Amino acid sequence: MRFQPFAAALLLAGAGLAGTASAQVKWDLPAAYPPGNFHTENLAQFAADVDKLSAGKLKIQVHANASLFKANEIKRAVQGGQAQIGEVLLVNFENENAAYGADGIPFLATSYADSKKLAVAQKPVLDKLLAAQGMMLLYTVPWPPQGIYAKKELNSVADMKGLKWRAYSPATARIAELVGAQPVTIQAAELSQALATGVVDSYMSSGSTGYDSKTYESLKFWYDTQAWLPKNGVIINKAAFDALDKPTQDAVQKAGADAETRGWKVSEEKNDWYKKALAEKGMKIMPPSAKLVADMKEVGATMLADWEKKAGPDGAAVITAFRKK
Ligand code: PCA
Repeated sequence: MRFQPFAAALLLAGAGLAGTASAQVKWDLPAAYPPGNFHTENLAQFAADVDKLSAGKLKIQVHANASLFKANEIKRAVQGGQAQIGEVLLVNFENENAAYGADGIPFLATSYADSKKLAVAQKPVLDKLLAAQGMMLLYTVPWPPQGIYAKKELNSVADMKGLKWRAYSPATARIAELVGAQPVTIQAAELSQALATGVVDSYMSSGSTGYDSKTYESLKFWYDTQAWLPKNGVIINKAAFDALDKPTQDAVQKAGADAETRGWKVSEEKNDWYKKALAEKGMKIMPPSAKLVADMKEVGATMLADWEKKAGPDGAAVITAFRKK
């Protein structure tokens, strides 16, 4: 065979390109909330930080607003490796294991400080559950406190009978049952449409989601019950993480820790901003009546008792750790 310098040079150039391509890793990050939501903005900053800290070795693409997977499908996508990393609403998985639902129990942890304690108490159990499924928990960030959106005035739980209630989790569907409302599970990305078409006329969530979904165009009242602060969790497929070199793994961990600190701060700071914004859009943002609070606390007590029964020793460990302040 004749030596062909030109072909050899091409081969070498090709090998060089291939080397560059394999050194750079790309991850998809499905998320369920719109680009302007504070959680999604935090993810974008996280991705930019990973890019910088890994010197461009790991590129993470955020897919907002349930565009890649629906909210309740993201966990399985990360487990199966269809996505390497994803943001989930932990309480969505309460039926899989009660521990995921600890931060969705009404009136268990109602302030940011208590919510942080609950997050710390939950973490070892969540780490164990996710590890058993080949995943890891990178960080969590809470939504602002949950209140009640309604089309009409509510002065007691009796007034909630027959409401067409949007649920986002097993626990929010259970609330509907307990107050005599009709639950319909709808992910945040489809909430605007459900409100506009009258499929639902009430739900519990943060000022953040009321603002994102333009709830003020359909409903008039929001009762600031501050009932619980559910958390988003960013989870990673462990095999994808293990395939990174050590400096890149460190970059992910560092950017994740920063995102957690930043996210908790922004959530708390924006809570008041959202309430003001909703009021400016014409909503009545009000404290709940004493009767409504007392009634909702009864609902919460029933749900805590039910939860403790199904959560077993893992759940008991979470509550004990949380109460040991
Ligand atoms: N917003 C999300 C979950 C909790 C919240 O505040 C939602 O309504 O879907």
